[in-house]
Amino acid sequence: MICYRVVAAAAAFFVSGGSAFAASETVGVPAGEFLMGSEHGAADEAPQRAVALSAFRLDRFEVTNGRYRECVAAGACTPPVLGVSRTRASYFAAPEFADHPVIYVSWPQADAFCRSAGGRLPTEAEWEKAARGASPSRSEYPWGDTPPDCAHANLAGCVGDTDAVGARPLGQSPFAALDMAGNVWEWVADWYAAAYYQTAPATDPTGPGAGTLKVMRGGCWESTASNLRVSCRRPELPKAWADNIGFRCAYDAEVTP
Ligand SMILES: [Ca+2]
Repeated sequence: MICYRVVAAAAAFFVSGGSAFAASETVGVPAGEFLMGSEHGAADEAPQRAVALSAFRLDRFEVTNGRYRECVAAGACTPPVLGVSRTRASYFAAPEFADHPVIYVSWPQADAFCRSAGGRLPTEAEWEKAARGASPSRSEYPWGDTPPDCAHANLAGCVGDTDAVGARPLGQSPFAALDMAGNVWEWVADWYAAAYYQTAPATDPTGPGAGTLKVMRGGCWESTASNLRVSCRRPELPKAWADNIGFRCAYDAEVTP
């Protein structure tokens, strides 16, 4: 039995137990409104609307192979479906890629990891607020409206595979989360519904109550710019896995602005 006690403080985040798969670094997102969605994207991103969220913390980085390996070793997680990456015959178990994002994990595997780490997958709204920033930001990308390049994000034409998490500090979000655009797609908690924004609650939305597809966010190392926009939503079967899908975790916490 693995059990963590999460204690939040004004400027720090502590997880007891000392496991490497507990959050090593998180960012705080204070309670308040942000502008979710876009009027300039796909139909499922509209309407753009004000959404109020409770405070939470989020992993600053995508979950790494190193963190996920600790969870497998502890018996709390199952290994990724494959141990390779697009260009690397040995990836998940290779020491040189310990700080790269874990891939080939399904939604249930991501969900299990986050629960074992004392957290949960972020909601779509939490993920987007952490990427875009609080109201009145309408930024297209975590760093602003400048189109992505390899200095800000690992997208198509950069590495051709995953890169170490946090390798592009220029791309950090207003809340200092890294790789919210590119590197790997990130599973979030919500079921997908294309028309959800038209009827979703304006406070702490958690997605439709049921569905067949989960949502991924942020684009990946082989995405073009459009998929890296903070409002872009990509539905996928929860059992899916791929060499460009990973995740990060959120944590209930008090956050002082
Ligand atoms: Ca990412």
